[in-house]
Amino acid sequence: MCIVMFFKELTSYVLTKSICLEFRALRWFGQPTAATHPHLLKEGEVTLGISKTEYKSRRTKLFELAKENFKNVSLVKNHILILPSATKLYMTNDIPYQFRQNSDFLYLTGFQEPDSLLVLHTSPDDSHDYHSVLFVPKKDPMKELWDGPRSGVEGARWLTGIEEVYNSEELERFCGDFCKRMGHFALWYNYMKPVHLEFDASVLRHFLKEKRHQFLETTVHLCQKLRVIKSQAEIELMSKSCQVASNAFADVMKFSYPEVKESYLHAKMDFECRMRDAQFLAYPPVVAGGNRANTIHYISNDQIIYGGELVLMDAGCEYFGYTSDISRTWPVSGKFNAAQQSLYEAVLFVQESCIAMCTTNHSLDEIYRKMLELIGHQLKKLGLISAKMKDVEMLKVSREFCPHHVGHYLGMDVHDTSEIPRSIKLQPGMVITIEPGIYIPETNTSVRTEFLGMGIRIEDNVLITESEPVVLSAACPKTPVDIERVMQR
Ligand SMILES: [Mn+2]
Repeated sequence: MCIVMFFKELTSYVLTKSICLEFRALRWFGQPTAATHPHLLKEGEVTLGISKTEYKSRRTKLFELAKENFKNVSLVKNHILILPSATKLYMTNDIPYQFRQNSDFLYLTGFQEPDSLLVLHTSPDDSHDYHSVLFVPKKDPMKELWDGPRSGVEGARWLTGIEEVYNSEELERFCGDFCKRMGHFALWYNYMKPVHLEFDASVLRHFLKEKRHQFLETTVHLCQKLRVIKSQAEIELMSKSCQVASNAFADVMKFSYPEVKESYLHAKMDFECRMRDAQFLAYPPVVAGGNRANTIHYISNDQIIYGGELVLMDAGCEYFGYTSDISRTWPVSGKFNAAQQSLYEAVLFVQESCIAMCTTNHSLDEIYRKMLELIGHQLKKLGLISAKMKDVEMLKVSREFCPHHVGHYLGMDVHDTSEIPRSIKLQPGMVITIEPGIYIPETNTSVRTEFLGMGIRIEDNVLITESEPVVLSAACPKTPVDIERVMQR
């Protein structure tokens, strides 16, 4: 190597090194990266466990799906898909809520800053190909002084692997240019329920009025169709999220004692999930002692749970974008009484029978119908309803004892992909909840008094495979024996 080349190489090495160091020193990004958070992310990952390649393949699939779903192929060849990020929300003047990225936007980019936007459009040179364009908040030292670093155009390009990145302010110009350049096109945008109100009002409404778009479609179904089937990387994150919440549940059980406050169990759950690297609880947890378990969405969590009472906790965490959603019911004193145990075992029998049905032969709606039937038989067995009751009447009564569905799809959102009907057969890669319950409020005058004021729900998170269902929340104590064992101190 000649001496000039050697010095060139050396300078370039030193430069690269110093840029890397600068990245670290300046905390250059608006989210964790392999460079700034090596304890969290590996090289090549945009978010934990998910690579640039996977994000790119999601965008490609979405674009292909849009074309496949488009009926007027003969009239229009060009497509543009617009997917905004979430914006920051404030609880009061200057005080933000914890920011949570829009799930569709996150699914397609991995980019975690607010006020961003993804565009996918047909390539001007090749109508079979497509371009990704990302808009991100521009670097702004004054704003960053208060809110922390932004990735900016350069940072976002490096982070996501999307080549074409602009400041969000350039969205309007881009839309104008696009109209001039592309002729007629189909526009895909969630215009019914805009994700980002400001982009919607300032730019996208005008774009919608633009005469050149001939067809307006929504992106919601397309994204959900992809999101409902989890990739291998997503299955690993879902497992981890369920594991974290399951182990945290066991710790909350161990921690319970007569006269514990519901708020303490709530705090303990939050603490144990965060101690296992979850970012936050996936939803306000239900921590309901005694009769309060009969309020399905009880979240006040401000009462005392007395010895001899059951507590129903419905809680889960969000682990790097993926949620868990588990329910357990246990005696706060650590020991079931006879009535509690018999009702608990009835729900457990129903729940395990429903889990066994989590195969590609059934839909969630079919499992729900089976659940009502099974609950009815258990109610008869317990003497809660007449053994002679006819089936039609029994199913109606079952719906009174369990007013909710057997489960829902689970993923980046807790009630994930809610546009996907529960009537379709389960498919490998889906994750669902199975959560039957029996609720007997104090006001119920038709049953024996020892059951009054009990509400029991048992909920697990289940991965659908080609063969047997996999219970991702299996580490969470469930049988009376297991529960009583973990609670022995
Ligand atoms: Mn649930």
